[in-house]
Amino acid sequence: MHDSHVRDVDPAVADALSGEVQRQQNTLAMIASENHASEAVMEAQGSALTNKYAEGYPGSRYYAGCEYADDVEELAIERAKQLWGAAHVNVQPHSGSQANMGVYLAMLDPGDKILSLDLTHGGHLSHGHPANFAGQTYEVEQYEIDPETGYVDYDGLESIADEFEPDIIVSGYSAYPREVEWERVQEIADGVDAYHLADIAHITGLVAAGVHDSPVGIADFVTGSTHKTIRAGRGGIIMCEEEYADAVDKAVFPGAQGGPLMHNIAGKAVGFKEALSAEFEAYAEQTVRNATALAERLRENGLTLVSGGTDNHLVLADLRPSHPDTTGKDVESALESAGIVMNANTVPGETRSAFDPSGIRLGTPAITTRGFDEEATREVADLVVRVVDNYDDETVVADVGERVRELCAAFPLYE
Ligand code: DSN
Repeated sequence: MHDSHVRDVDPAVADALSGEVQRQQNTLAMIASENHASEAVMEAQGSALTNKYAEGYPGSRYYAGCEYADDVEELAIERAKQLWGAAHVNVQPHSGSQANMGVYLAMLDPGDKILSLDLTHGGHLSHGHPANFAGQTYEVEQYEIDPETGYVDYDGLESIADEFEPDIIVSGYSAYPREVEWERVQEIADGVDAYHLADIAHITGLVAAGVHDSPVGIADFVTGSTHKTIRAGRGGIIMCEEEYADAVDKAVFPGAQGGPLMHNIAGKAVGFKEALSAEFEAYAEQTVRNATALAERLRENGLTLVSGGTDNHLVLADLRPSHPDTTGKDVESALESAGIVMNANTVPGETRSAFDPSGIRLGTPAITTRGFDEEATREVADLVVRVVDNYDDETVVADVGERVRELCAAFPLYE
């Protein structure tokens, strides 16, 4: 990892960049949406394509000099089609939120109705939170997680859909540890003549590798981000049938965005190529096995998990039953001091604030990238619980931190 050109020009930023590499090397990234991209992906993202404007789409640009921009975008699209089996792919959204915006803009008018999962139950801002453009532009109703089971309340979703008559139903979530029943949501959407948008931002890599059921071919639209479980260049993606291709492309450009971030699209192309390999399939399988091991060990150690476990890359623990006086932020902050970086998270039926909620969310994509297996992940679970039990005991936190540093050294990044 060289930052010599930056150092020549700007030592302050160079310090921050090398500090970040060291931070990633010496801590365990367990924020479920984070991962470590390969050096090839980062090199593509840091390439001369950052200089190029390429409004339009391959073969039909508004500016000259786009032959190499066309090459990388065509490669990204072709590889995405192979990975997810979609008929049409747009790789230009700058992020997962922009991908959702593209679909809304393509299919909805302001004031139309979105039915989506409540943010505190595991949804996402761009699914219609009042503080987000989606909540401000469209009329939003929300469904919830069944408090008894921790699974999506599909019956509740169906009755809200019958009453609300949405124009689009959004499935796919940010803090949901279970397989999503895409067909069930599609049937509900069909029953009320609504579109169905499946947002697979968190599970793009798991779906690509076939370790989570795919909504492609079921939902009308599938959106995702390209840097979480898929480990490609940072950004978003939209997939749909040909009949919606034109509307989606026009909504992304010129509707929502100007020039595409061609350097990021190059990073997407490289990451997608990596994801087409057998190694990536093994990685995705291991990510899920590690999350399962993490869930089992956290539960054995007394934590209560929303839905009781996980089918995917993340676990969501509700601290209230086992640690009623401990908040998610208490744990987030103590674990950060010990070198385990995860996030406090709301849980279904949240009784605290979104800023200091009752839960913690942990994911295995990044630690799996650095080589953790189930045994190493079980040890991480033990370390997490030691800190949860003793978040205000500096000696315990320091002791755990020492072991975390040893584990980081045993599973190095960016050698
Ligand atoms: N910030 C992402 C997450 O952590 O789930 C979603 O955008």
